[in-house]
Amino acid sequence: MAYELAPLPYDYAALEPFIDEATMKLHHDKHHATYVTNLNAAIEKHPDLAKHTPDDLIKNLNSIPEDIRGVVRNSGGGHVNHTMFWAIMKPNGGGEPTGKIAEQIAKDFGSFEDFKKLFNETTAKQFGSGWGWLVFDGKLKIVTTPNQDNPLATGLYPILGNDVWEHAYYLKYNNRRPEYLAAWWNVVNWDEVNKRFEEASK
Ligand code: MN3
Repeated sequence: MAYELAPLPYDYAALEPFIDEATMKLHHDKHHATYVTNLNAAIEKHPDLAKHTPDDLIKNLNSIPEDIRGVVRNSGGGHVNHTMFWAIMKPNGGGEPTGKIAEQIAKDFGSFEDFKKLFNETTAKQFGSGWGWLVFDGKLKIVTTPNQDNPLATGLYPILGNDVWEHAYYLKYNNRRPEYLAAWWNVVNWDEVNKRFEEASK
């Protein structure tokens, strides 16, 4: 197998009450696992691609053979997105941002509250399945993508992202996506977000 599903870095119930155990189990063990399975099946048709990291596949979609490009985009994207997603959350996370990202948020959005409000509003409006992202392009910007598309495909390294596919919140929040978006900030791992900001600033 070219690519592997890493175990969740904390217990399935660790993000309660903000993200419930049943959602985490399904999300990691079924949804993320399926992206990895489907990506591996595609790569078997072009084994030379297995030397690339999942991030590199997504950065260079145009050079992926056409017969598997769609699968790499969707399932490879799903693998990259969820690998980031588990890492930027942690039990007892949240609170005010720390470090360099805190300074940059204040600079580009005025305050953490203003940033959160804009991120939640923008991401709530993503029609159907997709993601809301924070990227750095000389300044911080909030963008959304449909499906499992990742900003890496357009040359931007995502600093953080939230999954607004219904599988991410429907069991607990039903159709109330804004409620999920508001609660999610309680589990953000700002140390990891700072590492990603450093990478994005390079
Ligand atoms: Mn998901």
